[in-house]
Amino acid sequence: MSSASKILLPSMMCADFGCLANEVSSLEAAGADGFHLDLMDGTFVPNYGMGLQDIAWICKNANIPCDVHMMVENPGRYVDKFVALGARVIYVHPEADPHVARTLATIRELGAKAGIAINPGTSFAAVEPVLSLCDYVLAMTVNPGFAGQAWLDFVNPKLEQLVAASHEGSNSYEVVVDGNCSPERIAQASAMGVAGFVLGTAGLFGHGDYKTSMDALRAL
Ligand code: S6P
Ligand code: MG
Repeated sequence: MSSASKILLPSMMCADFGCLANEVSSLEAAGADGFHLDLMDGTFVPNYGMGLQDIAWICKNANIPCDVHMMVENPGRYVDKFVALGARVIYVHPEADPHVARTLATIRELGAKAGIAINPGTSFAAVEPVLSLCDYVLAMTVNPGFAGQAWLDFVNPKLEQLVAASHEGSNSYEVVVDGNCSPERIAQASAMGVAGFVLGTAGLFGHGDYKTSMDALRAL
């Protein structure tokens, strides 16, 4: 994987909501490939965010694609809302959905790209049967729910398994990592063949000029 092909996705729960329009335009000008929008229900994960109105506003005003990471119980009930807002990728957690194969098929039928987001403690074997239904796999390297956590090293072998299987047989998906994507971790995961990186506090927000940071990350 060449460094130029990295998919860099700012996580907008880390943005400054006091000047959201500026944040959106600055991140676009800095070369972001898309916006990562986190939805949390206070049940599947012990936190709330982002508001439906916030997600709708960003989807409406962004000039680059928006991906929605649904950290909610039974996400299949709501995927149509986010497709209607124009989301490019909808990620659902198999741990939260007893019928994840059906939900993934529904996302594709509605015209969006289907993704699964996998908790650190969920094994490759547990998701292998549904990988052929995915366009993207979001591997969590932290327990979902909060920014600013430490990368869990025990996930690394699973990243390698997911990359190895990404274009095997009927599989055709890209692997994206979410959680503590620091420059060091991006370099490490990129070398493994991970394609995409969700950028939060470890690699982008709070580190000065967005373009300088993103250029440096892309060049790793
Ligand atoms: C919460 C969410 C993530 C975070 C992102 C923060 O778990 O799914 O997308 O916003 O991981 O990144 P960082 O660099 O603060 O860990
Ligand atoms: Mg996320």
